[in-house]
Amino acid sequence: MVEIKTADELNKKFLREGMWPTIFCNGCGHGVVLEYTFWALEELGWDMDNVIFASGIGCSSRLPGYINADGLHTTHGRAIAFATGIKAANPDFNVIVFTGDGDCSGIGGNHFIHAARRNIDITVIMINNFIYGMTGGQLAPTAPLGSIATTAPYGNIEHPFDISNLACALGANYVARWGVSHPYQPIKSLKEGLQKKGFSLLEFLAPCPTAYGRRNKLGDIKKHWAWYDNNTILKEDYEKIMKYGTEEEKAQVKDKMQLGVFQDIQKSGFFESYEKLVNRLKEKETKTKGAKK
Ligand SMILES: Cc1ncc(C[n+]2csc(CCOP(=O)(O)OP(=O)(O)O)c2C)c(N)n1
Ligand code: SF4
Repeated sequence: MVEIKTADELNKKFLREGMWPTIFCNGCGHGVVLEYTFWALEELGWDMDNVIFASGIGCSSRLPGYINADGLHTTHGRAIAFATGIKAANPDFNVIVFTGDGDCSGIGGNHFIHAARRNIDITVIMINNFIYGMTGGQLAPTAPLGSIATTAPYGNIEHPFDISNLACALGANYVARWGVSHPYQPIKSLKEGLQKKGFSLLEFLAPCPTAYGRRNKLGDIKKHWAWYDNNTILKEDYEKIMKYGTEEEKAQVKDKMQLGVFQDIQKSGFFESYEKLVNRLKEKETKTKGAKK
């Protein structure tokens, strides 16, 4: 049941007003991801007393601090490890991680890999701005080839991670990638990911005009935001063009970043399997005790 109609009403309900103003620069995409998350939570009608946020360090990792709900602002790269602990101790809680591409795929890469592999029942919202924003623009593992960073002044020579692809390969139950300029599909997808049992990844491609846009000469904020629209394509459209398009059409979309839902499966998760194992051992113990009497 949706009670809220306007963004103002939404913000009044979900934002922790005492934390304002935010640290975000003009044109930063992080606030949009936060608002999409609020709409998804509102539409789901979840009791916010049963929702806990966790984050690491970075501009994106500041988001839980602005939410009127319990949250843990932890150490760089470790949010998923903390979130796993929260979920293990409170299985009925919905645990949501906000993380950056540096936090999640750089220093926290191994936590990410193993949480996805174990299909830990949490939702990870990773905001990918291709850079370490908070510390002034060092190269992130997601930075496109050739892009400029303080630590790559002559252009990135490393191949970037495709984090959504990696999560699919690891067997995460729900994986999607979206941008920040069209709300309908991302909000719908956030609702799906949040409700999904097992590991969900929602990757958002979001502009960082200060550390990435300026350095990579993407123009003013308006042009930077338009760059994302011009360089992304819906997965379904990409597939159609690759199957039926002309060579020219294929060449036009070949290097675009795909958006959409990449995986939606029902693999059993770690906590479910662990509970089954404990019950199996308990039964065995009861039987053994019964046999001894
Ligand atoms: C152990 C440790 N190493 C390095 C840092 C410095 N540090 C703080 S934020 C950050 C990068 C964050 O980048 P990202 O996760 O992409 O988030 P963004 O700021 O771009 O949203 C780094 C390297 C730190 N705080 N702790
Ligand atoms: S540095 Fe980049 S990521 Fe950080 S608040 Fe500014 S625009 Fe956003």
